[in-house]
Amino acid sequence: MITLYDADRCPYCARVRIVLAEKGLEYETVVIDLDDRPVWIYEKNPLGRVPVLEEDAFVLSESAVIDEYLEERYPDPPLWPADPGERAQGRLLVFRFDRLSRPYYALRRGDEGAREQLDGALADLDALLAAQPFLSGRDYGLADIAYIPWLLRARDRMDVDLARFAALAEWLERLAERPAIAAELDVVAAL
Ligand SMILES: N[C@@H](CCC(=O)N[C@@H](CS)C(=O)NCC(=O)O)C(=O)O
Repeated sequence: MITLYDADRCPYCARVRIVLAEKGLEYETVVIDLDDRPVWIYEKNPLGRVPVLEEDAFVLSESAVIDEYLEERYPDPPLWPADPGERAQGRLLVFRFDRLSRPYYALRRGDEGAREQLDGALADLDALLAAQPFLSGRDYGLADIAYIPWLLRARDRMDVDLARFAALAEWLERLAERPAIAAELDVVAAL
């Protein structure tokens, strides 16, 4: 049995929720109150952070690592492209995610100076998506899932105008048709 220690507002948890949904896996959710975290969460993750995934006695933290684990453990449907080069490009984007997350969290803390940096990161994603349909290339997968939770929250919760980035906005619309992403849109709408 899979258990996800989860918080609706957490975009890192959203990465895992989306992968679980894409793979059609059943799981139990334990909601963690991020403003009043139980001390026992540190036994599952010494950093005290969510998401944490538990499968029987196996406990794992770090959203990108959890997603890789789920991809290997439950390969169907695949969420990395078959092409090794495209897989590597996708992993590079996940590895360099802080280019988006650093200005995103700075802006959320009220640092208006971060807006320009965030726009720069969004422009790079937009350029990539103008050249190919998904972040790692021809196929939807873990790179898209690694980014979309922040883009939905930036657009719907932080009034970042994504319409300025046509290819990125179109990619968001396309992804929103997937039930796994539509479910996350509902989570964001209820925050
Ligand atoms: N690198 C971690 C980040 C997880 C993370 O920062 N989660 C936040 C909630 S969105 C958290 O638990 N924050 C509590 C804390 O940092 O103490 C991952 O990818 O899973």
